[in-house]
Amino acid sequence: MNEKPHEQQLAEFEARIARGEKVEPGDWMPDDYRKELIRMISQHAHSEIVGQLPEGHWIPYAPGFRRKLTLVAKVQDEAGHGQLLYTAAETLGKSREDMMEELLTGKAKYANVFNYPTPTWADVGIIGWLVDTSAVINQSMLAHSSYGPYARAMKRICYEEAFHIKQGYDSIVALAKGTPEQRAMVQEAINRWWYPTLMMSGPPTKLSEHTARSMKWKIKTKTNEQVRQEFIDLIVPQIRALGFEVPDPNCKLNEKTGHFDYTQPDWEELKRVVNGDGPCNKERLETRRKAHEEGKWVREALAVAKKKAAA
Ligand code: BYC
Repeated sequence: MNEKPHEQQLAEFEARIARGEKVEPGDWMPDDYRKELIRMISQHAHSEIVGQLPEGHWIPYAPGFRRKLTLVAKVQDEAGHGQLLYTAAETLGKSREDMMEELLTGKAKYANVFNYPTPTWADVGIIGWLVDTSAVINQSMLAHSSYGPYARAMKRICYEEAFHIKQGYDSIVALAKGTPEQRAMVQEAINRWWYPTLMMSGPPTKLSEHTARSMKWKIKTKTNEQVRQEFIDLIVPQIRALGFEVPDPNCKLNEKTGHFDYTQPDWEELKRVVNGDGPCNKERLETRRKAHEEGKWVREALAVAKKKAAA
C-alpha cells in the first residue's frame, strides 16, 4: 500500500506526465484523471459500435462484390475498435456491463455524426473519406495520450482507419468519374455531412467543459479547434480537387494565417444531437438493443465456460 500523502502522489504523477511517461493501469492516478479517461474512452468505444450502423445499413446494397467485401471488412474493423476501447476502459475499473447499460439506456454519449442518416451510397463514401479523416486526425493526437492502453489502442485503430479513408475516397472517386447524377449525389452527401463532421471534433474551447483538464494531464494534446482546423486545411483542397464544392461561402484560405477560414457549425444542434434528439438517435439505439438481446446467449455461454474453467 502506498502511504505517501495525496499531494506528494499528485506531484509525482504530474512530474511523470511532464516527462512524457505513460501511465499504466496499476499506477497511482488522481480520481479525476481516471474519471475523465473512463468518460472519454467509453464514449469512444460506443462511437465505434454505433458507428457500424449507418454504413452497415448499406452492406446488402453495395454496388458489386468488391465494394461489398471492402465495406463488410470496414464495418467489422469498427467492432474490433470497440472491443479494444472497451477493454482499455475496463483497465480503469469500469465494467463492460455498466458501459453497455449506459449506452443502451441512452445515458451515454457517442459521436454526433452517427445520428445522421445515410440515404444514398455516396453517404457511405463520405463517411469513409470525411468522417474517418476527421477521426484519424483526432486519434493520431490521442495516440500520444498519457494513458498507455488508450495510446496503444489508438495506434492500431489509426492504422486501420487510414485504410478506411482510402476505401471511402476510392468509392467517391468512382462516383466523381461517373454520370452527372452520380456527381450530384456526391455533392449532396458532402452538403449533408460537412457541418456534422466539423462538429465531430467537439465544441470550441470556450464551450468545452473538459479540454482544460484533459490537456493538463495530456489525455488530449490539442484543443478541439486545433483538430478541426487541421481537418479543414487537409480536406478542403481534396474536395475542390475532385471538382466539388465546400458548402460554406466563407471557406477561404486566409493568406495571413495560412489556414482556411470557415463558418462555425451550429453548436446548439450538436448539444441536441448528442443528448438524444438527432434524426436517427432512436433508431440507432433500437438497433443496438436488438443486437445486444440477440447476443445474450453468447454472453451466457461464455459465463458458464468461465465458471467451469475456474472450478
Ligand atoms: N459527439 O468538453 P467537451 C469513428 C460532448 S468513431 C458526441 O469538448 P471533450 C468511426 C462531450 O462528450 C471515433 N459528443 O468534451 C466509427 C461532452 O459531454 P459529457 C469517435 C460530443 O471530451 C465507425 C460535451 O459534449 N472519436 O471514427 O473534451 C465508423 C462537452 O464537450 C461531441 C472519439 O470518440 C461529439 N462530436 O471533447 C466510422 C474520439 N463533442 O461527457 C468512424 C475521442 C463533444 O460532459 N473523444 N461532445 O457529457 C474525443 O476526442 C473527445 O471526447 C471529443 C469531445 C473531441 C469528442
